[in-house]
Amino acid sequence: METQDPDVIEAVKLSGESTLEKATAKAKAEFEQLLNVSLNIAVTGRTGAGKSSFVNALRGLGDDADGAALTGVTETTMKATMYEHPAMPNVKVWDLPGIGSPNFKANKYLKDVKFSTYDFFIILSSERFQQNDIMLAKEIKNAKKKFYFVRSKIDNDILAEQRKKEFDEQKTLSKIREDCQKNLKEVGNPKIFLISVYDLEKYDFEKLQNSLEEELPQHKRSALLQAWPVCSAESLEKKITFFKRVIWAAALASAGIAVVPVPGLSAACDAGIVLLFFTRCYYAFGLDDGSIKKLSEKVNKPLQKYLGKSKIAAAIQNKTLTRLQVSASIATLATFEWFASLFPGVGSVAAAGLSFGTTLYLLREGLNELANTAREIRKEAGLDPMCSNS
Ligand SMILES: Nc1nc2c(ncn2[C@@H]2O[C@H](COP(=O)(O)OP(=O)(O)O)[C@@H](O)[C@H]2O)c(=O)[nH]1
Ligand SMILES: [Mg+2]
Repeated sequence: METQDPDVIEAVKLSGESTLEKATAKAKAEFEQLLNVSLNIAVTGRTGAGKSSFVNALRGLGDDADGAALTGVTETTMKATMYEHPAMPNVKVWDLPGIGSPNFKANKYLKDVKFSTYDFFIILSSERFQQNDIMLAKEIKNAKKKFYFVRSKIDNDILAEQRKKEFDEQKTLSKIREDCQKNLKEVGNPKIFLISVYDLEKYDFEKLQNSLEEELPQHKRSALLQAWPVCSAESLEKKITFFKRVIWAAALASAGIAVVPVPGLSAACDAGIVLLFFTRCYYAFGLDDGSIKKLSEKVNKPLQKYLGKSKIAAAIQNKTLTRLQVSASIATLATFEWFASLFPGVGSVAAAGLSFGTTLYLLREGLNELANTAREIRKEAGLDPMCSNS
């Protein structure tokens, strides 16, 4: 198909394909993968190590939030419990049974929890790693899976050390890391990530994300990047860049110029792609109720009101669009037309008649608005002292 539209020509170029047909097909495949590629994260360790708390942290939830894993309770089941990411049903975090029993058998445990389900394992310990942790790591390696050692509850260690006269945070952290490394010699020289679920901005939570990203297969990385909680200004910017990079795919996949007819895809459904894109951004940037509530509590400052400055964020927050979490196909044309009218200059349009340029404009503007809202909330929360003076 010939096209003169410079925006379309540009999107085709960005796709790396030679024709609009190929570019559109690639966009649909890319967008499909972006939304649906599965990621299964297993969290294991002894009872009381902080598994359930870590599961909640990964899902951006406080321990008392609706649907959060119960913490501070003794595990009674030998079964893994699955928790879906609030915005991404394709990302699942699994709270595995404790590995504390004296006659622990790593290979039986892995079989019982169906080890092949998981992309990787997080082995948590709130003290030195012990023989069970080591046996488990070895078995995971035998099963050709990856594991990451996380030393949890670092805030407790820091608090205890702070009482001492000669307190030096960096030294304390190095000492904990070395202690753990000594215990883990048998497993090679694994990296150890020091973490407190109460302060993901501090310590090694972001390093863990970076390591996982480096080692995951390419197609799984986007799921991790979207799902991982925002834990620094850089991690937010990384997400923003990621979504900016896939705008071409979202635009081509959703625009009414589809040249490859896909059965069952109507104009309304295409509009759903745009809405779904925004819903994904909203959660990935930590603008959802759960994340904002958690952040407000952490910095002891109400932050909800800043969401209202973004019409799009407010619209998503008002539950108008939450149904879209699950599937783009339930978006109605009416929802989209109303949504498009939030953008200055777009006004009331029929989704089916939306030009490619307007779709791109919607995606870019909407993404910028959500990104700026997220940046502003971080600033108001006082999380990035270096930038807050600018
Ligand atoms: N201070 C602190 N306490 C934590 C942290 N992670 C977990 N806990 C607490 O440790 C206890 C056991 O945590 P839980 O997640 O239930 O452990 P599980 O048995 O491994 O699932 C709970 O009281 C948690 O609140 C942390 O990073 N810092
Ligand atoms: Mg638990």
